[in-house]
Parts: sequence; C-alpha cells; structure tokens
Amino acid sequence: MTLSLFGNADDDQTWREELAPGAVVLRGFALPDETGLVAAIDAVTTQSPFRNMETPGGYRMSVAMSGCGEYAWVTDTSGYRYQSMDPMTGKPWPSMPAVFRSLAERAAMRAGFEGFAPDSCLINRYEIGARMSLHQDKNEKDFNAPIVSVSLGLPAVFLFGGLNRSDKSLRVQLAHGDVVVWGGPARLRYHGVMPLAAGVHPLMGAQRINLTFRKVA
Ligand code: MD6
Ligand code: FE
Repeated sequence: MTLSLFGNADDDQTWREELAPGAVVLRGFALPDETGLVAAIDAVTTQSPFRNMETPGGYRMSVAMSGCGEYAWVTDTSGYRYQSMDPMTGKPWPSMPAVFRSLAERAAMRAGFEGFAPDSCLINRYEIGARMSLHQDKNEKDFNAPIVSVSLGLPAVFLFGGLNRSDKSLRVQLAHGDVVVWGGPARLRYHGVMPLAAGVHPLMGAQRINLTFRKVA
C-alpha cells in the first residue's frame, strides 16, 4: 500500500458503483452533510410546501413535491413543465441552499462530470406506499448536463431501466446518504421507484426524501 491511498479520499473507489455507462452510485456521499441538508429541506419547504400534484391524466401523485432554484418541475391538468414560479404560493421558488449546491457540484465532479451548475432542485417526499412510475427526465433543455439524485431517509428500490419503456429494469437499493449521478449515455433511461416499504428512519422518520439536481435552462 502507498501513502496516497490514505492521503486523498478521491483515490478510494470502494463506494463508487457503476450502474451503466454514465450512471454511478456514490454510496454514503451525502452523509457528512445530513444535518445541513435536513435543515435546508425544512427551510425550503416552509416557504414552498410539499404538495401532491395532479398529472395531465387526472391522477394525484403519491409523491409530494417541492423545489428550489431558478426553476422547478410542476404538473397539472394542462401538462408537465418547469417554471420559475411556485403555482401554490404565486412566488418564485426558494433559492437553492448553499449546502444543496455544493453537494451536487462535488458529486457530479466525483462522477466525472466537470462544471455541473444546477439551476433546479426538485424535492420529492415519499411516505409509506408512495411510488414513482417509470419515466424519462426529458423536460430539460440540455441533455449534456447530468442529474444528481440524493436519497435521504428510508431505503427504496430504484428501478433503472433502458431507453425504451419496455426494457427490463435493474433494481437498485438506495439508502440514506446515497447519491446517484447520471448523464451521458444514461441520461434518457427510464427509471422509477417501487412503493416505499414501511419503516422509521432515525433522522427522517417514516419517509424518504429525494433531491434531484438538474440544469434546466
Ligand atoms: C427518486 N428520482 O429517486 C426519483 N430522475 O425519488 C428520479 O426520478 C430521478 O433519481 C432522474 C435522475 C435521477 C433520479
Ligand atoms: Fe426522474
């Protein structure tokens, strides 16, 4: 063994798992920031509360959402889109907390995406039984930028599919503090989240919160 193995955390590949070309899981990457992240989530969702939005098809989503940054994603009976105003408050989304931005930039860098500058963070709250059906993230303008996804609270089974909805999905367990970065050839893969199993997380309680950082405009 050489000293450099100890001298620089970036040399340690142990917790970096490649799911597919362009998609990597950084196990536990967000753990050092958990306290700051929770405080920032509380601050953002005090201004722009979690809400269960309606899909264009007329269904109420089981996942409750909020967001921050210059844009956040909304859905209603007229469709999906990003917008700079929170339709619930009539005000701009809260600005992106520094602890959010810093984590997203470092995770992207660690995964090999230099210079990621997110202008949007969606905050998804899963209570027990909530799920996200298979979808692609394709409302963003620039597919060159990756998406950085941070899991907090209860563990979930993430479905990681292919470029066609009918492609078989991988099932990936995501635990508190895990960060997924995906871009490049993985950017338009279908993905979803299985119904959240019952449990209580010591810091977060009976829920999972997912942050996804994007470059929207
Ligand atoms: C979730 N995540 O984990 C939902 N999208 O709650 C997503 O939909 C997602 O994790 C694009 C990239 C990464 C993601
Ligand atoms: Fe997504």
